[in-house]
Amino acid sequence: RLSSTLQNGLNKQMTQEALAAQIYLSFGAWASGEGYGGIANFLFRHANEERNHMTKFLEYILERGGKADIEAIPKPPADPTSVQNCFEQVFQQEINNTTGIYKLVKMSFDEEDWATWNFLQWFVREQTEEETLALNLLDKIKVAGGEKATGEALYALDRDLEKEPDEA
Ligand code: OFO
Repeated sequence: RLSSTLQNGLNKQMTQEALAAQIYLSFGAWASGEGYGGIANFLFRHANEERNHMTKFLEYILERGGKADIEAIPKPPADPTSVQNCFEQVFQQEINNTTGIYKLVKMSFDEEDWATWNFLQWFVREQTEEETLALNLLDKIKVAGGEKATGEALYALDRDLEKEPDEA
């Protein structure tokens, strides 16, 4: 059975994933409003991924006989100020998420709860992928001129992101 500390931690992370989904949703709406349909599409698809992560936590807590607490989701931050700023915030958000996951990994290790430790390994891999993806996008934006990226360069990025393959 889950310890109350782990149950608490897993519940917190479940809300974090819901917050991540809200952030992607909110940034997607911003990108769409700015005319970046491809970027918006990418962010919306990612919002769904985060929601799936939330569900994974929910299912795991229930599977282990724990109590799932569905809490209020904090409000996402203000709209990004540019495409570069958008992906900087996305990257920072993923880093914060990784920190949360690593804390849980350590907790489960210390408690010798190997089922939870094993469950979390999927997220450890996922976070590495997501951070790499966000960093690669930031690199592309920088190559395109960063804050001074031309309309043409942003148009190309927007078109690329429309086709970015989906993950789990
Ligand atoms: Fe972006 O990741 Fe969930 O965990």
